[in-house]
Amino acid sequence: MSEYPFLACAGRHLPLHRPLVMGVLNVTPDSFSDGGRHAELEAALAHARAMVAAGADIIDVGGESTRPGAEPVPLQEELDRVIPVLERLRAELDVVLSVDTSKPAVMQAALDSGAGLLNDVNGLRAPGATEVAASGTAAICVMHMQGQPRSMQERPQYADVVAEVTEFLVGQAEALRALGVAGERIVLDPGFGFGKTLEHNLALFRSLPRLAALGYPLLVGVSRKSMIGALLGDRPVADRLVGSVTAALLAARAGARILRVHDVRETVDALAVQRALEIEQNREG
Ligand code: HH2
Repeated sequence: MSEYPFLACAGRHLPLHRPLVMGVLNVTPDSFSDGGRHAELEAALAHARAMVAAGADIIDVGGESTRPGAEPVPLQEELDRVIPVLERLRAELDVVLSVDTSKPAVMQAALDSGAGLLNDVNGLRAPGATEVAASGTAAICVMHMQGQPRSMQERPQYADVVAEVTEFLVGQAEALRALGVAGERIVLDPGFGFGKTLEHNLALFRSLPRLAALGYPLLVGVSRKSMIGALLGDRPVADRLVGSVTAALLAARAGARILRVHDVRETVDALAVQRALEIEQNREG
C-alpha cells in the first residue's frame, strides 16, 4: 500500500485513501479500442467532460498509440494532437490532466500546458526523459515495458517476470529520487500487456500486493486489454467490459491506487458498491 497519503500533481494533491480512476482519452487515429473516435478536438473534449462527470479523478491524454505493432508518431504530430486538447481541458475542467507520452519534448510542452501527471509507458528510458520529468512538480508514472510497441509482443521472455519488473521500477524510482523528486510524485506500473504473455500478465497481477508494498502508489491498466479477452475465450474488444471492471476491482483490492480505464462510470460504480458492501475484516487500509 502507498506510503504516501496523497499524490502531488503540480500543485494539486490527490488523496490516496481510495483508488483513483484515470479515464483514457486517446487522440490517435489508431488506438486499439477507441482509435479515430476522439480524433477531433470537440469530440475529445466531450468525451473528457463525460468522464469527469462520471467521476474520473485524472484524464490521461495520449497522442501516440502503444498497441502491439504500432508505429512511432513524429514529434510535431504528437504535439499537434495532444497540446491543444490539454490546453482546452485545463481551461474548462477541474481535474488532473495526465499526458501519455515517452518523448521528453512532449512532456515539457505538456508541463507548460498544465499537465499534472507524466505517464510514460517507456519508463523514462528515452534520453533526457528522467531529467524533464524531475524538473517540474508534476507526478510521474514509470511503467515497465519490455522492448518497444512495434515488436514487444513477438517473443517476450523473462527468467523471472516479477523480479525483473520490480528491479526496473525500483531502479527508475531511485533515479528520480536521486534527482530530488519527492516520493509523493512517483507512481509505478508493471505495464500489463507491454512485452508480456498472458502468463507474465497473470504472474504480475498476482504479485500486485508485493509491488504495492514497494511503497509507491501503483497504477494498473488492464482495461479492455487482450489479457481480459484471453481470459474470456478470445472475446473481442467491444465485449470486455465486465471482465475489465472485475479486474479493476480486484486490482484495487490488491493494492492498486490508480486504475486506468476506458469505462469510467462502470468502474466508479463498482468501486462505490465495493466500498459500501465490503466486509470490514477484508478492508484495505
Ligand atoms: N496502457 C496503454 C496506454 N498507456 N499507461 C499506463 N501507465 N499503463 C498502461 O497499462 C497503459 C498506459 C494501452 O491502452 P490504450 O491507451 O487504450 O491503447 P493505445 O495505446 O492503443 O492508445
